[in-house]
Amino acid sequence: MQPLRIACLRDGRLAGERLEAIAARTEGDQMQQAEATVAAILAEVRLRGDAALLEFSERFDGQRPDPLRVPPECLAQAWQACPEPLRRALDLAHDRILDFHRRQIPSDLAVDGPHGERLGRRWRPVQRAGIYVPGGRASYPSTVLMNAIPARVAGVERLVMVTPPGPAGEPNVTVLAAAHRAGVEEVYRVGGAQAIAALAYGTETIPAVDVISGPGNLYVTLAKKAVYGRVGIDSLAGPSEVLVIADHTAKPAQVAADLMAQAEHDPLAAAILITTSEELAAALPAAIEAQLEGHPRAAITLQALNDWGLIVVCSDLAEAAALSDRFAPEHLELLVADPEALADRIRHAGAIFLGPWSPEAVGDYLAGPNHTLPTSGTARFAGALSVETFLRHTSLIQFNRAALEATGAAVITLAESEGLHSHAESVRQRLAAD
Ligand code: HSO
Ligand code: ZN
Repeated sequence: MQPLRIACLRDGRLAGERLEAIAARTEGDQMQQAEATVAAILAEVRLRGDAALLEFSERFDGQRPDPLRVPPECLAQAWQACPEPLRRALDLAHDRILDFHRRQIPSDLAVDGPHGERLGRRWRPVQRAGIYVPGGRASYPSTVLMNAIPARVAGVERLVMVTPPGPAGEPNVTVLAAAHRAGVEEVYRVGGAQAIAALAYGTETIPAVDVISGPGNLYVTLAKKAVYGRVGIDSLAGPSEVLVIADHTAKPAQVAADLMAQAEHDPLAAAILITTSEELAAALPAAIEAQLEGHPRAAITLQALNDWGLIVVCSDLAEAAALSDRFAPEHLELLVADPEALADRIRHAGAIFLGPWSPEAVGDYLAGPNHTLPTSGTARFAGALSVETFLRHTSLIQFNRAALEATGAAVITLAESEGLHSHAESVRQRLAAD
């Protein structure tokens, strides 16, 4: 195996530049090629429905998943087949995520205007939602919970899940068990861009949905981007990231484990330490090497750390916070003496983990907040997947005569200034009526 070569920078300007390069690591040239492939897949599925789905599955997954739908009884069987400790852990995660997301349900707005008019905003669920769950290395039951629970809390009428068939033709059994636990009844064995196309356009078997959520590889993400507008999407997820800000109070072994917990996801994952402690920076490589020994995912972890890992030594926590904001990390851990004070100074992060007892893994599985978070710097304008992902709001406007009399002249003036005669007339007609 290659040696650990994690970069270490002490110059703030160079560190800032490197952080921006890491955030942009997937904006490469293969993108255009992949976009063309995805566009072709979307067009075929739109045109030929299930037949195209089966062909693409055969080509990309080596499976012809016919029938596409997983028999509903298989979901309950998958749950029964789970070892008891796994079932209990899924139960705990389910209940905690459910509790946190129930508290997110937004309130409707009802406002009485100055002339007795009534204004409002009401929230309603989307009718149909589709959840994408990746296969292979990133087939996570936790992702099922993190997507299905908010959709159910929102009150989505029809919830469908798509996930690629595994090597034996069936999806990951724990993914199916988690689907059962989260109340998903409709699961289709199809993945990739073709699955996103099915959810966006509908096929003979798979219904078109209003919103698609869930992470996926580059092709899935580009497909979500391409169908956005026809359907809503949660976000465009890139490879995962963690940024740890640590001072002298942090333990090297814990920092190493936390960085590696991100790196083990994906060779493209980014794991960054920004520290005020020279001792910690010096101790970290050995701490990582010790934990790489016998690690079942050592190759992925090492690749990610060598390509996209970084240690930055800086002079104070103000500089650390400024560098972190430049990266806008998906996950930010604050392993410092006063994490609350530092959290107050952070502007952009998907989720902040405060203090030594909050490793990112608790958030990944069961703390309660969603683990689907903005990556690649998108925390500057986006937040976690939430109940609102599956809701939309409608404005309500109810004027009365007094309100129209009080404001109508202004509406007429504005309409005429825009040259819109009938707009003005629609108010004049009413004001002239008895
Ligand atoms: N850290 C991942 C989520 C995850 N971790 C799933 C374990 N399972 C991306 O936020
Ligand atoms: Zn994780």
